[in-house]
Amino acid sequence: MTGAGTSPHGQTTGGFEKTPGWLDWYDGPSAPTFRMPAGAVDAHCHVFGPGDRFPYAPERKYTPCDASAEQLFALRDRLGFDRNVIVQATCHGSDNRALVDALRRSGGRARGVATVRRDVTDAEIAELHEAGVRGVRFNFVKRLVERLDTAALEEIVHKITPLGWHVVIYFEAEDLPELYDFFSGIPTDVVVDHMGRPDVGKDPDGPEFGLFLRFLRENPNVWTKVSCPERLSLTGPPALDGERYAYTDVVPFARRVVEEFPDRVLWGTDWPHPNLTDHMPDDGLLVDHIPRIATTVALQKQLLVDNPLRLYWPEGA
Ligand code: 0GY
Repeated sequence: MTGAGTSPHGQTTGGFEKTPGWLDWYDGPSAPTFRMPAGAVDAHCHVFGPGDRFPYAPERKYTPCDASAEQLFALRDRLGFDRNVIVQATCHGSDNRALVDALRRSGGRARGVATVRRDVTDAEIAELHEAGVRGVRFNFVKRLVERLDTAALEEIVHKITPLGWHVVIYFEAEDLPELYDFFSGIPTDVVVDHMGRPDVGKDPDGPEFGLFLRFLRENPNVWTKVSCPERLSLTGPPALDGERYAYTDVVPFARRVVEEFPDRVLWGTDWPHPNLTDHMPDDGLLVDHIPRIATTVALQKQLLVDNPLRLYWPEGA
């Protein structure tokens, strides 16, 4: 199940050295047993480098192993997805060249979420749009980035609004109280990565996750990715009695969100899974998590097809 360190592709090129202890993405994912609906979108994944073509950003907090567009598209086909949404990761800072290259090589089967600086020009935004970018990401996770200046974010939001882009935010549950009002004021659609990273050791009916659910209820423009069980789980990956059933402690959280907000949820693999420290997931097993959290064919189609197409391919599939 785990492939840490075994991938022949687990390299970092361009003279970069991986962060000590880095776990490489797993090169031999099992075939999922879940029958993916036609047209399914992996709505959260990344490309890393390769470092010799697309150098990692000087300000990065980690150096990953390379994970190229070709390798991502091979995984897409292996798992049964039709499309990808590729999200700029912090190790590339605001240098979106690897992302844009992947989008251009996807044949229209990938959209992107970029990271831009406050001085980004309208021409640069137009070029990103032409390549397939449809959103910007603001990362508030302290171990990944320096603190963001909210005035800068407001300027960026102002610049991207005319193109109909949305904002992706990544934060941890303990930071939501402080950021709640700022997030609630973002006028575009907003997508929250990984359910705002709940502590799944706590009660899904408790105040912490309750605040996140309230955030979704009070702000109809807010969506969330019910992704990353492997990142959130405390019980971890072992399959129970040989069943392909892992990350059980995350299920009540994700299922709750899918059932209350079925038209505002997205799902993604998070390949190549940066910064995991205890295991590297089998992406096939991750896909088999989907029917545990979206328990009907109708919910699965909303989660994997209808919702991501509405947000990323509104002009029609
Ligand atoms: C994720 C999660 C992480 C990393 C990043 O941009 C990034 O570097 O998002 C993380 O370390 O939790 O979604 O990829």
